This record gives sequence, structure tokens and C-alpha cells, in this order.
Amino acid sequence: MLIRTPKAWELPESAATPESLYHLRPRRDFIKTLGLAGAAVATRDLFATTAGFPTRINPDFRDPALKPTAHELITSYNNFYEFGTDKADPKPNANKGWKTDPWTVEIAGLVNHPVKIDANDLVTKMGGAEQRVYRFRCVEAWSMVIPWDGFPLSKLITFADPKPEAKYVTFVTFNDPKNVPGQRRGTLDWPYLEGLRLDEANHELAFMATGIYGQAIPNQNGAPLRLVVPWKYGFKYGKSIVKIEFTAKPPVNTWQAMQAREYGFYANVNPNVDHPRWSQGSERVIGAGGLLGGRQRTLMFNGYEKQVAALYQGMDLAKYY
Ligand SMILES: Nc1nc2c(c(=O)[nH]1)N[C@H]1C(S)=C(S)[C@@H](COP(=O)(O)O)O[C@H]1N2
Ligand SMILES: [Mo]
Repeated sequence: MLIRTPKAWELPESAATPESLYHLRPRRDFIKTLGLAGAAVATRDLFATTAGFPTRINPDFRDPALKPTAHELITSYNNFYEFGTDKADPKPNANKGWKTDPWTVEIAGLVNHPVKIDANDLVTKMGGAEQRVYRFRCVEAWSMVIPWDGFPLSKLITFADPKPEAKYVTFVTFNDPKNVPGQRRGTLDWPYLEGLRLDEANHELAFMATGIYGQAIPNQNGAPLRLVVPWKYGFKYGKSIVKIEFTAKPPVNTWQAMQAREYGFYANVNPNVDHPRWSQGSERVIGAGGLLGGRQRTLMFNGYEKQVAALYQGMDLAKYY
């Protein structure tokens, strides 16, 4: 990614490991590591709750070939620029008195049912939480596998009851410069916001996460509510959402506003279209194969091509980074 401080936007390129390292990683290594993480999941599943909500594992969204990344890594290697630009910053900084409970979410814009609702009440209205295991791919060419708890975004859309003119959904994240030092600096244009086309938002894979591994989602991962769109790059996954707004026009999402040449609105994972500063052909698997991470090929739409390709029929995908 890139940031507004002097020249710092040249730095994050280091987050993208050179393609050549792909061949240096012994594969056996990371399969072993992932196996251990998998065993941990099985025990946790038995006691799964999300912020007080029992979680049902949804077998339709649990590919047995996917081995979840260790909880410790998912919750300590983060991008959350409100709390610092280093991967290790959000965990300590988002847990120094920043309150995510109680939390109010507003549903607004071109809907028949605008409402301000407590985040816990919203989850109850959505029928509670279910668990899905999804691939996660950051635009910086690293990846994880994350067991998310939450509810399908389509349920929230039905609840909001959009008017026919609504074509897009904007996810506005919190703005609290008084309590969040990072928001007193102009690293990005706060509040961080993201958007989807309404049909993308209604796709069965689009998800609102309220937990990870059957436990309440930690602050550093976007408590109490964050977007999950597994076929897109991670920057689409707006964290700690306060407002969901239905509009006729697409919003300019935060990273597009920052540098449109590098970050688009669609941001669909595409190994054939490189970032201007690094390859998107492969990815560093966090937690696999030692310090550098194991490397694997990146899949079209992050492995969800069969499910989502129809959304983009007739679009030249190379033109919509
Ligand atoms: N509000 C907010 N949401 C955000 C970000 C951010 O900086 N602020 N970073 C994005 C990026 S670039 C990524 S890769 C994911 C990281 O999510 P994780 O830390 O839970 O893995 O969150 C996304 N959502
Ligand atoms: Mo990212």
C-alpha cells in the first residue's frame, strides 16, 4: 500500500516478496505448519461462540483443502492504518481503551428501512452467526485462510429493503480522532470507506464478520462488524463499520482516492494483472514455511472464479484493477 508521509509509500513494496523466492521455499515445511493450525481449529469449533452468539459451522463454505491460519497470526499481523502503518501496530494500539461495545450501525440512503441499530441487535436480527472459512488475499501479495463468524451481507440488504434506484452500497468505517491517534494524522482520508456494486454485495459469498474462530472479532480485526469479500483484495474489507449507505453512484473508495493508478474500485484478485510496483502472480502465505512465508500461486478471483465470474461478464478484467 502507500501512505502520505514523505516517501513512505515507496516502503510497503517490501511487503510484496519477490516472485523469485517462490522456488526457495520447501513445500513440506508449510504443509506441516498448516496441519498444526488445522488441529487447533477442530477443538475450538466445539465451543464456538461469537460475541455471545453461538456459531453454526456452515459446511457449504468450508473447503477441507483450506487450512486456517493460526488465530495468533490472524490477530497480530494486520492492516488497520487508523492504529499505525506497521503490521504489528494495530494489536497493541487498538486495545488501549478504544471502545467497540456498545456500537451503533446506521443503515441509510436509498432504502425503505433506514435505521440506527445496536451492533448486537443487528446480529440477532440477522439470525445470529455462522462460520465460513475463506481465503484472504491482500493487494500486497500475502495471504491467509480465515474462519470468519458472521452473517451473509444479503440478509442485511433484504432487511434494509433498497429502493430500485439503489445500485451501490458504501461501507463507512468509524471516525474517532479524539480516541484514535492515527486519525489525527492525515495518513489516509478518514473515515476509511469502501463500496460494492449492489449485485456484488448480494452475492452469497459477501459476508459481514463479527467473529474469528468462534470468538468475538478483536478490535484490531475490525470489531464489532467488518466486511468480507473473499474474491477481492483485502483493502475492500472495511473494518469497524458505522454506516452502510445505499446510493445510485459508486463511492470513491479510500485507496482509490489515494492513488487511483494502483488501487481501483473493483479490486478483484487477478494474478494476470500486476500491481504497478509488484507482481500479483503469487503470494506469501502467512504462517507457512518460516520467516519468509511459503509461497503459492495466486488464483483468479482468489479461487472463487466459478462462483463470481458471472458478475463481471462482458467486462475487460484487465482494465478494472
Ligand atoms: N478501517 C480500515 N479498514 C481496513 C483497513 C484500514 O486501514 N482501515 N485496511 C484494509 C486492508 S489493506 C486489509 S489487507 C485488511 C486487513 O484485515 P486484517 O488486519 O483483519 O487481516 O483490512 C482492510 N480494512
Ligand atoms: Mo491490504
